[in-house]
Amino acid sequence: MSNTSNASNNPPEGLATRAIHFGYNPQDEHGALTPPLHLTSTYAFETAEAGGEIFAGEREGFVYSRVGNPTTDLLERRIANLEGAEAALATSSGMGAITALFWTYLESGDEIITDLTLYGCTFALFSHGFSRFGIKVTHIDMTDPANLESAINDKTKFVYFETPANPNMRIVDIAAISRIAHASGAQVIVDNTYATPIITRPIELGADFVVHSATKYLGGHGDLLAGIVVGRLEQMIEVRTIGIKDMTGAVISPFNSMLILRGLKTLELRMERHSANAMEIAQMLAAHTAVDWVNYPGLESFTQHDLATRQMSMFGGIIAFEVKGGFDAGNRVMYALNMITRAVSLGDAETLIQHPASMTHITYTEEERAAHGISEGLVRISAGLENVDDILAALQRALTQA
Ligand code: 7XF
Repeated sequence: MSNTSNASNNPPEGLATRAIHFGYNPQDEHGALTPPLHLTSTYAFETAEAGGEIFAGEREGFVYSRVGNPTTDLLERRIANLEGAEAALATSSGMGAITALFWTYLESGDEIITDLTLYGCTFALFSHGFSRFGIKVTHIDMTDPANLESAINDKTKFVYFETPANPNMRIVDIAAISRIAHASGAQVIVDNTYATPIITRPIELGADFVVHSATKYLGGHGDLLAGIVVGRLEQMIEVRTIGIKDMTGAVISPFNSMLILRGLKTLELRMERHSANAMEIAQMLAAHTAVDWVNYPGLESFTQHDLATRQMSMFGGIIAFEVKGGFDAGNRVMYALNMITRAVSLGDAETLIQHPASMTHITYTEEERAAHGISEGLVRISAGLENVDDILAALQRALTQA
């Protein structure tokens, strides 16, 4: 397939242009504007010998859709391009991306160092899953990279974090952490779900791998589950042939690949609107007398605002806040809401609100949440794409009523 993006002598194209055009030339597909959806599980070999050569990796071609599919292949090349990486691998869910990557490389005796705060199921995988296989996971406060310097040792295989972190919005300095990890021979994995490559490109800052829940902004419409792993070509081949083909089978449907390719066309536009709406919501909440605190990287009052400004081109669509009176008061606000939808997940057109302690982060015990920076009253908003005045009005009404 031809790459329409890198014609020589042209200046490098912007992210929106690449998200719309990279890797696809309509002339290769009868002039079809939209890339075709290849709904096929298997592929015909011209001869038995040719099939054997493709299987052996001696000839280009598709074998079976657990290992590769042309629609998914375009999605993978486009995401790799947006992330500034050599290659990408699409998976059936964000958890599928994370597990496929880890099961490719982990052996018993390995150690992982991770930040205090993680999405609930990643935390469960680390604390309840890996411990059964002799893999040690240590949580440190990565907002201070010096803590990694003290914790890292020669058994540390991976350093793993989210930035911004789900659900409390902690920011981790990707370049500083990557320098320390590499000096010790460890590899860095960044969950870039919240920021997307439009806002932060961890590979360009030194990370070795990026993982995504593509269920969120990349898909963008709340109609699918999917994940992505991004990294060096050689390692993506390993994750495909070991982590996906043999260890997890966490394969994406080509239909979902097509929906994500459609979502990517508006990714930059959506991230601009999500960020602009979130900024206004955060400012309104920060000024409201019923609100105890607000964490949004774009607020000057946010403790890591300087780092966020350096590492993020926009501040994203997610806000964490707490109503005075803690969970009970927050619950009353959520109950009183119109239009804003009470639901987990994030990155959709609809503004979503949820309570991590009883929903996305119920995998932590109450004591663990306290130790990991997740307060019981924290409420998370994923700012949607509606007109911001309507979102603000809905929130203000609920805050007053409650
Ligand atoms: O397997 P999924 O596609 O749901 O992705 C897992 C995942 C990985 N990393 C981050 C930062 C995530 O936020 C997620 C999924 N989080 C949703 C949420 O926080 O609302 C899941 C709903 S329980």
